[in-house]
Amino acid sequence: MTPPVTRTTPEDTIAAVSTPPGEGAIGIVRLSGPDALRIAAVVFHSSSGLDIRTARSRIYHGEIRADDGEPLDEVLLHIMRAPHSYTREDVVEVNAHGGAGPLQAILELVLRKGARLAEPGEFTKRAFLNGRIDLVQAEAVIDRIRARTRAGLRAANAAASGALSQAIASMREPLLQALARIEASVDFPEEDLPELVTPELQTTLTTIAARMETLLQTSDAGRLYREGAAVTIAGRPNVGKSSLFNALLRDARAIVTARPGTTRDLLEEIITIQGIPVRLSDTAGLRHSDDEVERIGVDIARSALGAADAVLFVVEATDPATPEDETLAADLLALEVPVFLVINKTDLNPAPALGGWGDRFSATCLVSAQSGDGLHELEAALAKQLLGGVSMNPSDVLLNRVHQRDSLRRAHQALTHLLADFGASPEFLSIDLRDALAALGEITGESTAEDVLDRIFASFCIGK
Ligand SMILES: Nc1nc2c(ncn2[C@@H]2O[C@H](COP(=O)(O)OP(=O)(O)OP(=O)(O)O)[C@@H](O)[C@H]2O)c(=O)[nH]1
Ligand SMILES: [Mg+2]
Repeated sequence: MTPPVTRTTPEDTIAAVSTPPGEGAIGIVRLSGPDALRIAAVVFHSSSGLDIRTARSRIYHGEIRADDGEPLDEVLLHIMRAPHSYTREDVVEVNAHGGAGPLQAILELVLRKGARLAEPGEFTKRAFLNGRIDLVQAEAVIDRIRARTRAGLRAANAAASGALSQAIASMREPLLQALARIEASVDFPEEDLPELVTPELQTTLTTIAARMETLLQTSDAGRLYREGAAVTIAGRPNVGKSSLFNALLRDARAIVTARPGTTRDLLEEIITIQGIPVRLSDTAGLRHSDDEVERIGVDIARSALGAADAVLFVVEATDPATPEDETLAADLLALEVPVFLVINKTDLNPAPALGGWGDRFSATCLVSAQSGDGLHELEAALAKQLLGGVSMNPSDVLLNRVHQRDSLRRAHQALTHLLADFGASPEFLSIDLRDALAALGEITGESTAEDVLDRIFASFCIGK
């Protein structure tokens, strides 16, 4: 069997301020570990005179006092006894007044009484080490905190609920069974074991490989809901780029005039398109100019284009495709990012000739930035493109992280390798099965290397 990574459960007690710095109505100092109650009992004086070392999981009112008896703050003390806590250890949360003064004083006091300052993400790491959550769920905690849109939050919540973990477990289980049977036959070759390498096993493994492939296709969507995408508006001067920018923003952010060359700087705003956070940029109209400011603007526009996940190439419905447009289109298409042809000002010409443009673009959208016509269709097409052409729901099971995708890809490769040579000897089959299992275990944390774990939790904030 795949040797499980043995990890020791922590024996010390950690503490940190768990609320953000700055002033707030309340602030929390959190303690977790076997000594949490003992340490809290030294510094906390309950208004009812109760000894909290033996107190039930509840909230108690009282005071935190310094060694010389000086009151530091009036607080509520929330006791959560193991295993009914975030970390599964004894947890005490001191709800004090929010502000650097009281929180820092209380933290320093509990550190002097024997707690150790928690590392970033260490509370969540303990929840993981104590088996309350797996690695997928631990990482979803940070995604929850950082979610920028409702869809991002929904995706994080789906992962936190264990949907992805279950999907992985349902792949692991049959592989483990197959490995157990194959290893039995290797260990006891003389025994009359039933035929192992059966068509049934082949079917099972083929199904699992297909499910892995489907899940791999979700990795772009997972990343997208979490990190968002960059979309840049480009085109010749005066075609209505800034008007489109404002219309998508639903705000008059960029200056719009009838004069070509209005926009010089790069303007950026974050918008939400069907739940996807999008950093939208408006750029200077692309043309050759003798004006120094405009020329700089054009250079900035070009570099923004290189970093975009999609480009909206705006042209006018009133104009046929000009040679300049044609050169520009060729330039943009050479960027190897999806380019949308956005034909603007359809209020002036509702049926523009499209013939000259060909079908080189990821999509063609007819819009009027002025009337708002066609904007919904543009947004829908853009969302679909960014999601990789698959229609995806943030509450679906999604791969959220690059390392999850890499591990799943390796598991898939191992299984594909096994299936390609299915008649091979049991020894060979078991090597591939072990590889696939180890790769799957990296996603949920069963077989994740210690340094990788450290790196993952180090990206959390202190106190989480
Ligand atoms: N009729 C009509 N006019 C539009 C539409 N969109 C933009 N315009 C007009 O076109 C002119 C140029 O609009 P802008 O949004 O400033 O164009 P731009 O592409 O940002 O121009 P530069 O910043 O100079 O490159 C303005 O007079 C707008 O009012 C539209 O959908 N219909
Ligand atoms: Mg403009």
